[in-house]
Amino acid sequence: MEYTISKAICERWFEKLQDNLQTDVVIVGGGPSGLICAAELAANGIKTCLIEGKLAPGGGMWGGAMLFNTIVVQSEVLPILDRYGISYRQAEQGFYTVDAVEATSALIYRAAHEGAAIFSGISMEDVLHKDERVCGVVINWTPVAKLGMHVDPLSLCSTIVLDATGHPSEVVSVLTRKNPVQLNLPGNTMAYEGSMNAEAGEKACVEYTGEIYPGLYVSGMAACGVSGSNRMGPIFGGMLLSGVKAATLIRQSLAGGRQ
Ligand code: 48F
Repeated sequence: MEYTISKAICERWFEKLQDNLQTDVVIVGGGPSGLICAAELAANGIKTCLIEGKLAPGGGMWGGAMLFNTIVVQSEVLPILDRYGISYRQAEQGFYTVDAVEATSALIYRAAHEGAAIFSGISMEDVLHKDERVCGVVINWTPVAKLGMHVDPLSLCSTIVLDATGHPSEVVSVLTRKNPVQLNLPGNTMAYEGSMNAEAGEKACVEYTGEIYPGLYVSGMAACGVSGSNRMGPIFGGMLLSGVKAATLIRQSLAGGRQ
C-alpha cells in the first residue's frame, strides 16, 4: 500500500511540474492579488502556474490586522465577493468586514479549482531575461534557500510573469539588480514603498497594476511599492481589483500575440 501511495503522489506531482515547465503565465506569490489573478486567468483557459514560497498560499490575508483575522473591503468589490461566494457584513458607510479565513480559502480554492497549477514551498530566486524580455522564472525549494544549500535551480518558461510578491516586490528587485533595465514606471526605475496612507495606497495599487517591462507585470502591494506609492494596511479591495485588472491586461496581451 505504501508503495502505491508514494507512486501515485510522485506520478501526479511530476506530471504537474512537467506540464508547467512552459506556460502562458507564471504568477510569483499567492497573496490575494496573485490568487485572484490565477483564478481569473485559469477560468478563461489561460495556462497559469502560481509559485508560493510558503507552505500555504494566502499571503497577508490570513492575518487580517495584527492577527485579528478580519479584513475590510469597500463596496465596489462586493460583486467580486459575490462571484467568489465570500460573505460580508456592512460596517461604516461604504465599508464591509469579511472573515479573513473564508476570503483567503475561497481565493485559494477557486484558483486551484479553475485549473491554475499551484506550487507551494517553492521560491522564485531569479528571472529568465533574454532579448530584453522577461520570459520565465528560476525556482528552488524555499528550505534550500533558507538553509543556504548550494543547489542549482530549475527554470519555468512563460510568455508572461506576474510579480505578486507583495511588499518586497521580489521579481522586479531581482530583475533590476541583475540587469540594466528601464522600467515603465515614474522615473523609469523601481521606487520604494511609502508609509501608510490607505486612500492613496488603495488607488495606486490598481492604477500601477500592469506591464512594467516586456513580459513582466506587477500587481497588488508589489505594484504599489515599485511605483513609490503608500502601503494601505488591512483593507483588501485594492488587492482584489488589482488581481482582476492584471488578469484582464494579461488576457488582452496574450490574445493580441496569438492573432
Ligand atoms: O503580501 P501578499 O499578500 O501580496 P498581495 O497580493 O497582498 C498584499 C496584502 O496581503 C497586504 C496588504 C493589504 O492591503 O498590504 O500586504 O500584494 O502575498 C505575497 C506572497 O508572495 C510570496 C509570499 O510568501 C506571499 O505569500 N512570495 C514572496 N516572495 C516570493 C514569494 C518568492 N520569491 N517566491 C515565491 N513566493
